[in-house]
Parts: sequence; structure tokens; C-alpha cells
Amino acid sequence: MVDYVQENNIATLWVNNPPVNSLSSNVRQGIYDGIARANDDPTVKAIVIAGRNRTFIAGADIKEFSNSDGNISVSLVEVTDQLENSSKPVIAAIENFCMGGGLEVAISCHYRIAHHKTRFAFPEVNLGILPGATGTQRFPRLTSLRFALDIIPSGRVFSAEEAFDNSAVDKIVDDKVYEAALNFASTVIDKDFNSRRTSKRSPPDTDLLGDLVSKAYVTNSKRFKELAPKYCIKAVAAAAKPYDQGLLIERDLAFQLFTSGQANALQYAFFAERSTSKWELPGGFNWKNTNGRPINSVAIVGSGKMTAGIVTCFLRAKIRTFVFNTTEMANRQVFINSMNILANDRKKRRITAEEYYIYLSYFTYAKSPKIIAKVDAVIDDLPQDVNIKRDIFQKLDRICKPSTIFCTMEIEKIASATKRPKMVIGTHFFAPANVMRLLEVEYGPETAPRTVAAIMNMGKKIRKVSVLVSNRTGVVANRLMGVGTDQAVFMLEDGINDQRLIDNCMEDFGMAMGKFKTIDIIGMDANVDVLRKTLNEQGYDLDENRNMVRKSLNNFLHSYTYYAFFKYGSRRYPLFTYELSVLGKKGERNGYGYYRYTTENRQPIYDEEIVEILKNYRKRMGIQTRTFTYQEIFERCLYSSVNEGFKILEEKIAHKPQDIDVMSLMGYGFPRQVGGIMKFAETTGTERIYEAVCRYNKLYPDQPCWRPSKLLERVAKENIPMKYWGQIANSMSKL
Ligand code: 3H9
Repeated sequence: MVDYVQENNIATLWVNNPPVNSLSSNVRQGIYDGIARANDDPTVKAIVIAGRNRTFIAGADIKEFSNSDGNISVSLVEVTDQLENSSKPVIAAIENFCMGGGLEVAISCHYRIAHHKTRFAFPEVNLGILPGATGTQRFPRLTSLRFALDIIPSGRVFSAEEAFDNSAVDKIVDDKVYEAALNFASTVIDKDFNSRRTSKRSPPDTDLLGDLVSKAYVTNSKRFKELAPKYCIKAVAAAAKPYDQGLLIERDLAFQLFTSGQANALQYAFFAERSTSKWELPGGFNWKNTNGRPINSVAIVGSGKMTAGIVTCFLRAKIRTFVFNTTEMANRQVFINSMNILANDRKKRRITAEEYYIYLSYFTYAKSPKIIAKVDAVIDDLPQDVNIKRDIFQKLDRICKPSTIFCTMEIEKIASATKRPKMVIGTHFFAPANVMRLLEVEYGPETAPRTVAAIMNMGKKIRKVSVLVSNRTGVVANRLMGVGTDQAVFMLEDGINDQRLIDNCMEDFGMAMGKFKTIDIIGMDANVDVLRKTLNEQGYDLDENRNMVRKSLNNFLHSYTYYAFFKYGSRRYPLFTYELSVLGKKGERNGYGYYRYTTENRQPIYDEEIVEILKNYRKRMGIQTRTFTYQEIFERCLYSSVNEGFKILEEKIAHKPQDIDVMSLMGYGFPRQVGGIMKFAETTGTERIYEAVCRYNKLYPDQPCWRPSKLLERVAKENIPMKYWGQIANSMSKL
């Protein structure tokens, strides 16, 4: 794990723990022992610490936080102290990743030489903890309180150049960082390096502490539903005190965070995100044994609200991107919108000017379908009309090379229209596609495993977190969270007069946005389209029925029929959103939705008009209003989604609970510090949720989302831990 190599009078400790050289117990012990050995050896005059696998150290081994192998070794704090107290100078040779505990190791060394492409960060905050191996105390002493308060609470990645400008590294090299470190080591042998012991220093800007801390609170306030950002600020601020006192504060705060449920959930989310790339298909095909052709060029066919967002994902990954529309104006509009997104990236310094031009050079208009004949994948962004889609894909099927993959949300309908059903797969991007990292990949009954492999790899290339699901109806992430949204609408219909009550309940819980604000952002039309489609499949035309009722609003019989269908039929539908859409409310887009929006300020404003519309609606629908407790709002919005998550597992639409959690986190702003909807179920207790689901099922038999999932029932009754849920679901007979 740590190789000790001596060349002349310099000892090198090579950290070798692939893939990212995390500081597992053996690595910590290896560094500790290596420093002791070099210190005891009179022939050694300097020590270099470097990483094998072309990377320095990406931090502590996160798996060990919750799953210690019982191997008692030195702590990282002991390692960092051992490094700083070394009687011989220690030089860190840094490249690729220098993060978390890895950065704590580096700043405990006496000198740091870095490759210019190194990425530095203290990402602990994203795992619900803080750099608790002296990082919050040493880093501000080495750099400044200002820089530490920027870096540690945000967890942001910074470059070697920024590290150099802030005194975090001593030298940057363009190549051969190890050789540079060896050369550097030979220049410091036998020189006094006492002043290089970081803990002996003070931050250079302690006089500015008050202002810097206030600024850090303001900058990070959006993340204060999580404990870690606040605690990181407190810990860094303690660096203005003498080192020993600061260290005690760091330890106390670190302990509080480590034992908070949030840290556990955030670390779970870290691994859940990575686990989605380990996909499996029925029949034994999986990410290890199946290869897909690389996707080096794509064509986006059609143009809608999301097109430019999707296009920029491919441009940023340097994938040749053709945009195909029948009119030149539509093509040009997509180009302008894509350019605007990239220009904004450039303005916000997410990309350089050079990258901006390089990315745009991957954009190509396709005026004729022949131009896209050789692309590796075609992505459907056509209007939601299946006949149009079938017609266009039939034509493309004749034109495109046989290995071109067709990506569409209408898998079965497109597959049956072409001669390449094995090459048809679903890709669902989430809006705005240039920001949202979730990509739902759906396989149909005929999709070939190699097609799945190609598209899952493509997802990785365009930096998406891709979740593989089997195709049923609609988007799985929408189904998962949509049931909670329906509950919110029902509660509004049934007596809650203020939409903010439900939204606040969800936002207090930690959701990025309340249910009604989400409807407004997605757009009323999109929400109603789902409802319209569901009803159409049952042979019911929503618009026709409403027109009939509208013509005879005072006709009790018609109103009753309208009401009866939805209320006394087998199922109730959330019609109030439809009602608002008929009144011309489109959501944030036109400034009118469940809230109002002005052109200057897109913040939602409470709209009293909704209450008036509600009152009329209730009268017409014959709804008897009642009151709701906060608990009922909470349970109905969240437990309905938990129950749906279990159904998605037992129906074998998703393979494991982690996939469902990632959908809720990345597609719907579910709080990361809770870990995802399934992790929430585990923390809350499945027994408790199952009891509530059964209770609501009795109360609301016309809402099928409350029919208890068989899987939920089983895990609740047998108290089965989450790690077995996927396995049990897969062993249940197919529904
Ligand atoms: C810390 O240091 C606490 C200290 O302050 C001490 C306090 C007392 N541990 O992301 P990738 C695995 S906290 C264990 O796909 P990339 C990962 O699961 C730590 N495993 O690669 C995956 O495994 P698999 C602070 C880790 O190139 C594989 O490595 N540090 C760790 O896209 C490849 O990962 C962090 O938070 C780890 N620390 O991105 C950094 N890191 O193949 C966390 C990775 O089985 N890591 N793995 O799925 C990262 O952000 C990214 O992995 C990194 C590389 C940017 C480094």
C-alpha cells in the first residue's frame, strides 16, 4: 500500500492504493511507519511523498467510515502530525487529485510541488463532515482565513495556479512532478525548515475574521439545511485561536458531524451515485461483460424547450453534434440557444474562452437527413406525436447506417416502426439538461445489451449520472415523485387554502423546491399532458369532457357526471392543475401558475386568486373541505413516493434501491442529507411507513398510490435491512 524506496539520500513513500490512493488504514500506517523509518535512518536526508497510479491522494477511504474492517491503525491526525514533526524535510509531489485527507497530508508536509493540472479540494462538506485531520486548522495557517473560508465550506475544486497564488503550493511544474520533487528535495537538504511547520504559523488575516466569517455565512446560506457547511465555517474561524485550542474545536465539531445522520446519508449518496454505472440486465448481461460501440457523433432530431441544453452536454464532451430540423430557422435557434448556454458558462468561468470556441466547433446543422446518415446515435426531441415520430424514424431507419442507435421515449412504438428494434433505447434528460445530471436510460423488450452498454457509456462521457430502468409507461423518476405531487394537489382541493403550507412543509424537510413551485417550473402543460395521456389510455378525453361541462356550468347533472367520474370512479385524478391550465396559467413561463412571477423577478409570489378559483372548483366538484395536520401533509407527500419506490423495485423497473435514490436526488431535488427517498424509508422505519400507507389506503381507496407495495409489506413485517431490498425484489415473482 505504501512502498518505501530510497535513492541516494532521499527516501520516497509511494502511496499505492488504486484507483484514487485513498487513505485506508494500511496506507495511513504505511506513511506513518515510512516517516519513522526515514527519520531513524541517518543516510536519509529528505523524504518525498508521492502517489502511484498517476495521482496523489483523493482523501480518506470513505468506505471505512461506516464499515471498519477492525484493522486498528494510526489515525489520520497522527499521520499529519508525524509528517509535520519529521526531523527531515518532507516534500509532497502532487498530481491529478489532491483532495480531503490527501490535501491534509500535503499541507502537513514542509514543501509542495504540484503538476499544473492537479485538482485540489476539501470535498468533506459534501460528505457531511469537515477536514477533521487538522485541515481546518492547518489550511488557513498556510494560506489565509479568507481562502480557507472560501474553499472548506464550499468544497469547491481549485486549480494548481490558484493553490500557488494562495501559498498552498511552492512550485508548479508542467511535467514529471516526481523528478521535480526529487530535485527540489536535494536543494533543501541540511537547511533549516522549522518555519515550514504549518501548525506553528498564524493565519495572515486574523484581524479580518469577523467580516470574513459573515461573508462565508451569506455565501453558503443556501446550503444551511445541511449541518456541515456551517460547522466548516465555525471550525475554520477557530484557526484564529492558538493552534491547540483550534484543534479541540475542530475535533468537537468533527465528532458532532460524524455522528449526525446527515453524514451517513451523504456518504451513502456518494456511493449510490457511483453504483448506478454498475448496471445489470435480466439474463446476466451487465456493465462488466458487455461492450458497446463508442458514441462519437449524435444527431438531435427536432427542437423543443430542452434541445439546446441537451446539445451543450454533447458539445462539452467534444462529441460531434448534428441538429436536424426541417426549417433552417429552428436549427439556427438551437445554435443560438446553445451558444448562450456556453457563453454563460464562460462568463461564470466554468469554461475558458478557448474551450468555448472548441465546443462550438462540434456543432453542425443538418439541413437534410442524409447528413446524419453516419452518426452513432440519433436522439429524439420531436413533438409528442407518436405518428410524427414513427414516420420520421421510419425514414431515418432507411438512411442511417445499421449500427446507428435510436434514442426515444417511445421505445416500443419506434422499435416496431423500424427494422432495428435492438438498437432502440430510451433516454430521458431532465430540464434544464445542461444543468441536471440525471439521465434515465430505458431499455425495451427488444433492446440489445450492447445498445444499453453504448448508451450507458455515452452517459458517462457527457458527465451524466445514468440510471438504467426497464421501460413501462412514462418516465420512472416522474412516476416516483409524481404521486407525492398528486397528493399535494388533492390536499389543496380538499381544504388547504394556501399552497405555501404544503410547499413550506416540503422545503423545511429539505426539498430544493416545494411541490407547487416545481409544477410551475416544469410547466402546467407538461403536468397536464401526463394526466391527459393517462386518461386517454383509458379512453377518456379530458378536454372534451370539460367542454361539455363548461357549456352547462349550471347544469347539476353534468357537473355531477364530471365529478362522479373522477370521484366515484375507481380512481381520483388531480384535476385542479388542469383547471388552472385551462384558465391560461402556464406556470413560471408566462408568470401565472400556482404562484405569480414578474419579468424582473422570477421568485414565486403568493397569488390570492388561487383561493377564489379553488372555492369555485370545490363547489362545482362538490368537495366538502376539511383541515389537515402538518403530519398528514408530510406523510402524504413523502410516504406515497416511498410506496411507489418499492413498487418500482418489485416490478423490476429499477434494479436496486440506490437507483431510485439517485433519481429522487438528481431529478427532483430530494435532500442529499437524507440520502434519497429509499434511504429516507430506511431511516424513518419501513414498519412506520407501511402502517401509514395502509391507513391512507383505507381512507382514500380511490387513490391507487396507497395500495401497499408487497415488497414494502415484506420488508416492514420482517424488518429487513435496506441492503437486501434489491435482492428480495429480484427474487419476487414478476408482477
Ligand atoms: C476525508 O478525506 C476526510 C478527512 O478529512 C479525514 C477526516 C478525519 N474513498 O468518482 P470515481 C472510489 S473524506 C473510497 O468514479 P472519478 C469510487 O467509489 C474524503 N473510495 O472517479 C469509485 O469506485 P468504484 C474526501 C473512493 O475519476 C472509484 O474510486 N475526498 C474514494 O470520476 C473511482 O471514483 C473525497 O470526497 C474515497 N475517498 O473522480 C473525494 N474516492 O469504481 C471523493 C473515490 O468501485 N472522490 N472512490 O465505483 C471523488 O470525488 C472522485 O472519486 C474523484 C475521482 C474526483 C477523486
